[in-house]
Amino acid sequence: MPNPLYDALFSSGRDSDRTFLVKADGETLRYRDFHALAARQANALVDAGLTPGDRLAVQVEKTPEALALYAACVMAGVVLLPLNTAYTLTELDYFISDSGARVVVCGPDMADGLQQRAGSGAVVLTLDAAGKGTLSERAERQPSTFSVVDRADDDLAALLYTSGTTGRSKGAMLSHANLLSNSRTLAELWHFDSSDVLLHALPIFHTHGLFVACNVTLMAKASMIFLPKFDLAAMLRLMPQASVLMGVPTFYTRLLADPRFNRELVSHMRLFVSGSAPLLAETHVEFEARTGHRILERYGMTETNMSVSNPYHGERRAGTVGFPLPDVDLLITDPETGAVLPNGQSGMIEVRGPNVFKGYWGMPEKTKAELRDNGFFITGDIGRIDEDGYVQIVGRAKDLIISGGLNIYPREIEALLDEQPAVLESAVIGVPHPDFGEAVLAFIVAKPGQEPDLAAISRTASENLARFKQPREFILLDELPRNTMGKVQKAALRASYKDRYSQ
Ligand code: MCA
Ligand code: AMP
Repeated sequence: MPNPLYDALFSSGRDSDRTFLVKADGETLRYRDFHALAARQANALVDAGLTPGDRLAVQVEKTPEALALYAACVMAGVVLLPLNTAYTLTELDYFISDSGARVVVCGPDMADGLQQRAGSGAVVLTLDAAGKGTLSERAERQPSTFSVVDRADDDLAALLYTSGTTGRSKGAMLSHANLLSNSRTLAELWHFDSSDVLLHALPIFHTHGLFVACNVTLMAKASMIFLPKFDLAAMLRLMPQASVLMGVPTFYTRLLADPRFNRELVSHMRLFVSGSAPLLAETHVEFEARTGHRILERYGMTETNMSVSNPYHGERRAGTVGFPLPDVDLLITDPETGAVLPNGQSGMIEVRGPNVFKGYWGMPEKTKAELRDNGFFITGDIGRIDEDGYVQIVGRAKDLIISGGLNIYPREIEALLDEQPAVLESAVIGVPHPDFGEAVLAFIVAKPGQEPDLAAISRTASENLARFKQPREFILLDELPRNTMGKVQKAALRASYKDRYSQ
């Protein structure tokens, strides 16, 4: 009976004594232990009332138990909805009610609040940073085998929310086939095999850490050193036991800032992959000079998984994201007319392939606006293809800030600021930041004759917005710069404040 993701990623682990996960303290989990853990959880999810196609919202710290929930959902045909641990109750409430998730697994600190708020009447289970909680208690009472549910290629495996330029977050529907095609393609392209050990320090609530890193490892039956988060000291200590690292650019700048990160420490490493945000060409160059390795930069999105990658063999070109994957079509089009542009010209990046999502959950209009009838997805990123076929990301048509690999949509913050007392209007921008790549700045214009309380506004922001979205500063301006059409000139603000955090 078919279940595409289970069959390709998890089934062979059932009886395997190979090591799958190594924790920071050296404790190991074999493939068979992981499979049994996931099977117990799958039984517990069914016991909690979930049926195939239902959504499970998960906001938990990174642990083997948290990762097993992914496998458990695949086994039970349940759609996984992983959520950033930084999200506030207000943010969570939206995701849970929009997705109609009937069960939520969260950290113990969120449980009471969610129980009171979850208007949908969702069942709330807990899982803490030690892998304990009511989910684990229920799972421990369950059998370690599970009758895996049949799924078709197009059935959903995950719903990942991405913020939008116009306010409400959209749930990107990812099918079994979407995830599987990317796992196969990347494992092959990046030459993964069972001897690989991936140093895993990314969060597992986004595509990069959950699907790219874990699926490629599972596909190759390789293993992972599984760190709860990026921790420089642990990374330096464990690097000699690893063969591959995947990270956002902040990982690489933080490693380079430490003199202990040198050629000898990484002599046995096979591959360093970067993505989720632009890697500065100077970081690429400095990395090679320090270690002898050229970072392999790739490009993707929640909606598309990975679409473009620098080559494994061949030149990994700094400042580019490489070539479209073998099963991906990529076009550069005129953002106004959609006409295909010749190589060398900058325009909208559009991609099509088995990796591209099925649309936005419950938003047919938004899906239609971004996913063309011919299958091409309009990414909102501006790029060009150089004379050798390398794709370069040159900008963004969408108003988006990427800080430490996390996406922040200014519109969401501006909407909150505009509602505050004495605020006439606001503008939120990203400015260069040495650690996070970009940092968030908010500009506020007062209503005539009134004086906004910036401290109170900052408090409101921290109560409603995840920490990483909160502006670092709130700056009062007499007026926002505007063009002759009256449109706010964010580029002018960015230019004026570009050195705010330069070292
Ligand atoms: C933490 N903080 C942040 C960020 N992370 N602020 C802005 N941007 C961030 N990314 C806050 C913390 O809450 C803390 O606040 C302060 O900044 C300093 O925290 P620090 O300890 O330095 O941060 P950290 O815990 O070390 O985290 C930084 C990080 C992490 C390692 C860069 O954010 C991270 O792992 N990022 C990866 C995100 C990711 O996986 N993106 C992939 C998306 P306070 O000072 O108040 O305590 S998937 C994707 O984009 C597509 C598909 C793709 O192509 O991959
Ligand atoms: P998300 O919607 O969180 O999946 O973020 C996807 C966005 O991250 C893309 O649309 C790009 O703007 C950006 N991104 C991902 N990888 C890269 C990269 N290698 N270089 C530049 N931007 C990137």
